[in-house]
Amino acid sequence: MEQAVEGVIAFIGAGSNLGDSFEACLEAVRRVAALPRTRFLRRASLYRTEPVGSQDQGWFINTIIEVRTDLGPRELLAALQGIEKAMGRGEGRRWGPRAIDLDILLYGPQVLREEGLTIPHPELHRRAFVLVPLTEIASYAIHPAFGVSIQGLLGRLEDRSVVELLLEPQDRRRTAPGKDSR
Ligand code: A4P
Ligand code: MG
Repeated sequence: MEQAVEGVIAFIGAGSNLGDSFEACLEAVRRVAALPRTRFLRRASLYRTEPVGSQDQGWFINTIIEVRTDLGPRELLAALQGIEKAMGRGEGRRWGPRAIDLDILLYGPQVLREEGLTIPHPELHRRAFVLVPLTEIASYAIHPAFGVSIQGLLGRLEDRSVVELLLEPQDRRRTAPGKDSR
């Protein structure tokens, strides 16, 4: 039976640039959708994205998942870290390669700046690989700390890194391991 979820609408960023990143993102979507006290609403398309931060690593596959959840922000973070661990995310270097990275981007209207948890995600407004897929599914959403819509943030964005929409499932072949990942 489908559980009744009151909760808050949260947006979760998923990114991978190790292994079969296309499949890892889809698997992360499935696992997030199966979290307790959480209902999956939708996800953005998959995007192939140029690495931001450390350039000496492969391109990423990124997407964003929208859920309605009764999990508190700390509970949601712990659940996402559990998924990262189960999917083989090791202790890589910061902003370095990873099999799956799950970040809480927005959690309803909440602004949180705590040890180990900042919401909205502190880099959200600076990153094309976040704002492009977020605009696809929630251009109207308001960044609660800035009072500006996602569409508005995209318009102000200085990040010129490449964010390329992938067609599914055709592009899965292009992004499979062993193929040219550029
Ligand atoms: N943390 C604080 N706030 C949050 C939040 N809102 N959501 C803390 C999730 N975690 C949050 O994260 C380190 C700590 O951040 C966690 O312990 C948590 O308590 P991590 O995921 O272990 O480490 P990380 O991902 O290496 O560092 P960080 O700072 O989270 O990096 P980002 O922001 O995740 O960036 N380029 C492209 N094209 N696509 C990408 O997906 N990703 C990154 C990683 C860099 N470049 C990229 C991409
Ligand atoms: Mg992270």
